[in-house]
Amino acid sequence: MEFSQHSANISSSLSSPPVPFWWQPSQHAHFNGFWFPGSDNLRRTLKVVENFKPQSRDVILSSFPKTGTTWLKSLLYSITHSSSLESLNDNHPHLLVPSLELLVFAANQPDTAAVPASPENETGTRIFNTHIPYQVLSDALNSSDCKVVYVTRNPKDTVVSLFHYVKKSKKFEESPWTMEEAVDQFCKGVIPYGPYYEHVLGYRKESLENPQKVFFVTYEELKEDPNAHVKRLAEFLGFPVGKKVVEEIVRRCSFGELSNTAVNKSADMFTWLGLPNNSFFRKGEVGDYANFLTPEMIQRIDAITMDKFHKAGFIYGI
Ligand code: PAP
Repeated sequence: MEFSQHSANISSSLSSPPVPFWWQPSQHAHFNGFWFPGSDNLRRTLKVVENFKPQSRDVILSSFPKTGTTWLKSLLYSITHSSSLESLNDNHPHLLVPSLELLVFAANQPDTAAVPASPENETGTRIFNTHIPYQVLSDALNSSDCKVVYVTRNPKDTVVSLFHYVKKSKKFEESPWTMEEAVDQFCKGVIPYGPYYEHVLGYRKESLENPQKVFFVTYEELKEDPNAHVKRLAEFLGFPVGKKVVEEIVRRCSFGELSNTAVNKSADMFTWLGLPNNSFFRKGEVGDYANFLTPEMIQRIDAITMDKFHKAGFIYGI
């Protein structure tokens, strides 16, 4: 899509009436079938789409929010920077692997800037993450031989995790969000980077058609057999590792280890996010939704999962 077309689309999407977003009366921007958390975010997203030129050694971690981003950041960093595993002791994973739309192409950067905040390893590999859907970012991702890793998580745990994450925000006290509202917005797809289902299916389709390019993994698979998946992931990225190293990476990136370092336990805030470091670590379990969702909520989400995933041949999420 040409820039002028993007500009026209963003202008028309920003001039639509504001849609209440989470707890805040800000404007929820709609673009190419997806919802972005505010017009600034959409502007930065379009900067990424227009200007990001991945290098062939780059790794792009893509995900829908709350599906395992922080975990995968740590794993990818460890696999590609195994000689500096101790970086995880002092650095939050979100700083080791910067977000394209939140950090690298931040609002104060000129339009053409692509600041590689990601530390390169000795072979020149950089890692970035993004929540931008494949349907919006495909041209940039396919403009080089960079690798894409996509992680997803079952929809019920995803919405529960999102709800708790939002609760950590100061704005939550001013105007609380109920689980009913969270589930309703999730089901309607009016959620940051939503709809969730289309987000997942976009990357999944590409991973099936182009498995050398896109590695697709679920949070649940990783939980069940982390060693096997980390080994596969390392091979996919071209950094094959032996059994001992795999075990060490899995241990170092486990929820127990990561959530216990001082930097990750800290209530300090990333200036670019306004949420405490520790808000990325809550329980890290599969199936926690059962403690928070009513049978009606479960039924509603499962019906959509059946319709969107199962009908498309992706038997997952229920
Ligand atoms: P983000 O998209 O905002 O970066 P993301 O990291 O995808 O968030 O999701 C956070 C979830 O991953 C939290 O899940 P929970 O609310 O159900 O607990 C968080 O606890 C979990 N998480 C973080 N690190 C790990 C890890 N090392 N292993 C497993 N789960 C993790």
